[in-house]
Amino acid sequence: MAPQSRLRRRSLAALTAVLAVLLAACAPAHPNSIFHSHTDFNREVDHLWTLLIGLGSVVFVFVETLLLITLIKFRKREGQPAPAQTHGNTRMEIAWTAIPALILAVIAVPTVRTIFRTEAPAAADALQVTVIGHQWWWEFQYPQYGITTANELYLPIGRTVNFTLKTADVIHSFWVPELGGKRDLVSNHTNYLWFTPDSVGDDVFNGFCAEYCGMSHANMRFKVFTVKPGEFADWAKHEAEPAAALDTAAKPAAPAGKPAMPAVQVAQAAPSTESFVSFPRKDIPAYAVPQTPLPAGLTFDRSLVGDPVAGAKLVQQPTTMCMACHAIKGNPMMQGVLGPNLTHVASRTTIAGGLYPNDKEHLELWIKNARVMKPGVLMYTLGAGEIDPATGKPTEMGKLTDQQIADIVAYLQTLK
Ligand code: HEC
Ligand SMILES: [Cu+2]
Repeated sequence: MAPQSRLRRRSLAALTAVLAVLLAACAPAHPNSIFHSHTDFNREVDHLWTLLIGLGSVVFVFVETLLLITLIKFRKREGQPAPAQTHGNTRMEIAWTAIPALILAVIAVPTVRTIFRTEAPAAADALQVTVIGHQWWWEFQYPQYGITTANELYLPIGRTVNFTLKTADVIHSFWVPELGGKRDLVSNHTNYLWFTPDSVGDDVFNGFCAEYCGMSHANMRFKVFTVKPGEFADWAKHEAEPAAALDTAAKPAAPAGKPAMPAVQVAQAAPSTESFVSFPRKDIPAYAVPQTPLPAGLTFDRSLVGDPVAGAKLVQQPTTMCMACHAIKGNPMMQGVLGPNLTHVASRTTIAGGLYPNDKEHLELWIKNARVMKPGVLMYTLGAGEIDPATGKPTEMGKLTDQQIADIVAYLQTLK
C-alpha cells in the first residue's frame, strides 16, 4: 500500500474515533454526571475543576508545541555535522523552575479555599440527616423530624442539608454525583458532608455506594428527590406518623372468593398528605427506574390474592421472623433494627437498595427468597421449600407458603 493512502486511512480512522466520542457527548441525559451541578458543593468543585483543566490545557499545548517544533526543526539530516553540545543554562533552569512554581501557587489558593469551604461545618439551621451504611442498603434518619427511612431521601430545595455519615459494618461511601460527595462512611468514626440542593427541573438523582463493601456493593444504591419546601414539610409530617393501623380484630372475615381488599381503604384514610403532589413519586424518569432482571428459578403463584389483615398478623408472629430485623412504628412488636424500617415502606419507589421496583411482584419474590434476589443479604430465605443460597439447603426459617407471602405483601402495600 502506498504510504500516502495508508496515512489517509489512519487519519480517517482517527477522525471517526474523535467524532464518535464527540457524538456520545450529545446524548440528552447524563443522569449520573458530576458536571451537572445542582448544589453549591458541586459548583465549588466544578469551578476548581474548570480552572485546573484550563491551566493544564495551556501547559499541555505549550509543552507539546515546543516539543514538536524541536523535533521537526532539529531533526537529524543527511550530511549534517553533530550539533554543538551545551551543558547547563542558568537562565532557562531558573525559568522552568519558577514558572511551574508560580502555576502551582495559583492552583493552590483556590484548591485550599475549596477544601476549607466544603469541609467547614454546615449552617446551624441546616436540615440534619444521619446516614448509616449497611451491607447493602442505606438507613436515613431525620432526627429533627423523628423519621427513619431507607434508600430514598427527600430534600427541600434551597435548604442546606448536613449529613452525618456513619456505618453499621464496613466502610461505605456516600455519593450522589449530581449533588455532592463522595465521602466515606468509616467504622467508629463520623464524617460530615453538606450541600444545598437548588435543582429546578431535574429532581430525581441517583445515589451510589462508592467504596467496595462486599458481595452486593453494586446493589447498594439510593435515590434523592429534591422537592419544594412545602412538599418536604408534608412528606416529613407523613413519614413521622406511625404506620396506618389495620383493624385486625374488628374486621369480619372476608367473604370467600372476595378477600378483604377493603382493609386497604383503612390505610388510605389514615392521616395523610393531600397537598403532596405525588406520593410516592409516580412519574420517575427512566434513568431512575431499576431494570434489574429477575433471578432465574424463582416462581410465585400469581393467582393468589393477599389479605392485608392476615398479613398484618403474620408479620408480627415470631415464626415469620420479620420482627427480628424490621421495625414498624406504632407496633410495639416490631422493633428490629437490622433491616430497613418498614413503617412507610409502600411510600418508597424501590426496595432492596434501589435494586427492584417496589411492587407486588418484586415484594413477593423478595420475601420468598431475598438471598436469591440479592446476593449475600442478611434477610433470610423465608419461602417454604426454598433453597437458601448461603447453606445450599432448604431454608429452616419462616417456611412461608405463597398464600402467606401474598398476605404479607398485601399488608406491606398498605404501609403508605
Ligand atoms: C435476619 C433479618 C431479617 C429478617 C428475619 C427479615 N428481614 Fe426483611 N430485610 C432485612 C434486611 C437486612 C433487608 C435489606 C436488604 C438489602 O437491601 O440489602 C431487608 C429488606 C426487606 C424489605 C425491603 C425494604 C426496603 O425498603 O428495601 C422488605 C419489604 C422486607 N425486608 C420485609 C420482610 C418481611 C415481611 C419479613 C418477615 C416475613 C422480613 N423482611 C424478615 C432483614 C431481615
Ligand atoms: Cu459499597
